[in-house]
Amino acid sequence: MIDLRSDTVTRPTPAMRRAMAEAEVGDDVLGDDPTVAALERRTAQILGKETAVYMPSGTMTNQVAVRTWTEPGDEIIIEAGAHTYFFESGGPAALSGVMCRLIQGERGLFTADQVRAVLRPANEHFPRTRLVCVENTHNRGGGTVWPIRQVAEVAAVAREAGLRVHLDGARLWNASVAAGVPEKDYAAHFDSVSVCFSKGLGAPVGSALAGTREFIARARRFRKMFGGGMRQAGIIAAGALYALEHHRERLAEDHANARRLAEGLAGLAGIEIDPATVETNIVVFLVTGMPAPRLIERMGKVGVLMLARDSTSIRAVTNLDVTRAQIEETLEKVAACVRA
Ligand code: TLP
Repeated sequence: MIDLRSDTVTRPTPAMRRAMAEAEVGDDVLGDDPTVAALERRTAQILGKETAVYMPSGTMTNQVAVRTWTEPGDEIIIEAGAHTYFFESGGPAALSGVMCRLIQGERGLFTADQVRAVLRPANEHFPRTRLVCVENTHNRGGGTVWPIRQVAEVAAVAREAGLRVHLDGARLWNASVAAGVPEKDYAAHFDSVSVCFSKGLGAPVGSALAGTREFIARARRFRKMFGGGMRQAGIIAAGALYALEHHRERLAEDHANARRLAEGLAGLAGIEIDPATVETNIVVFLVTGMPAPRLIERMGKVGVLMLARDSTSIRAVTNLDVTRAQIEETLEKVAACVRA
């Protein structure tokens, strides 16, 4: 099987498993797990933040961030395709009781003017707007990378209005490698940053939320409330720590594989894609010759897995477990499937 459904599908490498097997552990809810503590310290250091907290998933780090920055009845400004809004089971409404003010982005990216346009005057008729959320890379946008200048402009408008700014950086590692911008340069514009170890980095479990000591202390309370306090979590944190040290730079390979996949797909009748839109490890293409789910089914029968986004488009995500040779094999197999 060539599994391109997501970069979440990777299995831990033998070296990562060794690091996990040998991890020193303790009860992390009691503050006793040295490996979790090391992961939190190292993550905060890479992001240039005071501290960080480890959680089971990116959904939890995002939802805890929203809960920590808001009170029920508040409003957050967020892009219409953002994972926190679109893919987290209604979390902002259910867990934080907030309203989402949507911005329609361009492949997930929006401008400072778009934020300005939705700011509200202080008036008791309105919800209190608290937070602006940014996603980099943007998943539904197709792995889009935010130019650092655009991030700075959006954050500046938010700050001027007294709002906090949260980054869903599930794939910040990819953005950083693609843009040649260190993670901490992006993170500097945000009050809170969520990063995932279980996507491109290839660790089996976990995400972290980073920010000031005061913010993270409050976030830890909500992590506990949401059921995310883990005990001997050093076992999985060791995999994340290993991934952080060994798998960031290699993301460039995934990006090159994604570009190659896009270029090959662009040459096939019945498929539409502009390879120039592929900036990182996510490839989104249109299927014109048949319904997208039918192509998914045909590919599945010959050992190539991707996900249909809707009836006309498909997403493929290159990852640690897919080699360049398998990308070439994928192209041959997809060509046969669209011809059939
Ligand atoms: N994304 C998953 C699916 O949920 C769509 C994927 O396969 O891409 N932020 C972003 C930008 C994400 O893409 C994801 C996962 C998350 C947060 C949530 O992370 P987890 O799955 O750890 O809750």
